[in-house]
Amino acid sequence: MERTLIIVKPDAMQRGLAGEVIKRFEQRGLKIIGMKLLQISRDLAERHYAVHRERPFFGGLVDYITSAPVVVIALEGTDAVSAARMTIGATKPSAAAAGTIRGDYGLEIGRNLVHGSDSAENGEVEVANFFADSELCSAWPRSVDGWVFE
Ligand code: D4T
Repeated sequence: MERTLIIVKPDAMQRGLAGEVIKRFEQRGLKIIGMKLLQISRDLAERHYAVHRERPFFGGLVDYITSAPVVVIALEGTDAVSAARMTIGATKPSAAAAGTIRGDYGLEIGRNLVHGSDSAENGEVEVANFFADSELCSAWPRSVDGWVFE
């Protein structure tokens, strides 16, 4: 089972799309093992996007992700990282496939609604950056598990 960190970004929150975003991961079968509302600090945002520190869009990206409360979600499931990214769609929403979250709700790269971890390794690291172990319900027996996981 992989883990992935999802962030319902400030634009999705401002537009009242948190429920719609969460619904899409739930209906895919991914299992919610952690979820909370928080306003990301600049320190945490800079750590989360450290790989982009030297890029020209870094300042705007940190301003954007810290601008309003976000919902962060830890998901678990078979191929959770790639499955979630397929549900989210391409980084640039205007080029994202219809049926994905970005393809259905977005146009601009700096307003792309949702974050999903980009590798299994980063999924573990990012979940640990946003959740204490005590905030995760990693082993809860979901009654539909046998109909989602083989
Ligand atoms: P995140 O990490 O937010 O899920 O987005 P992606 O995984 O799809 O895309 P990414 O890591 O390449 O980019 C992170 C974040 O930076 C914004 N961005 C990116 C931007 O504002 N301008 C740009 O030119 C790029 C490449 C969008 C997502």
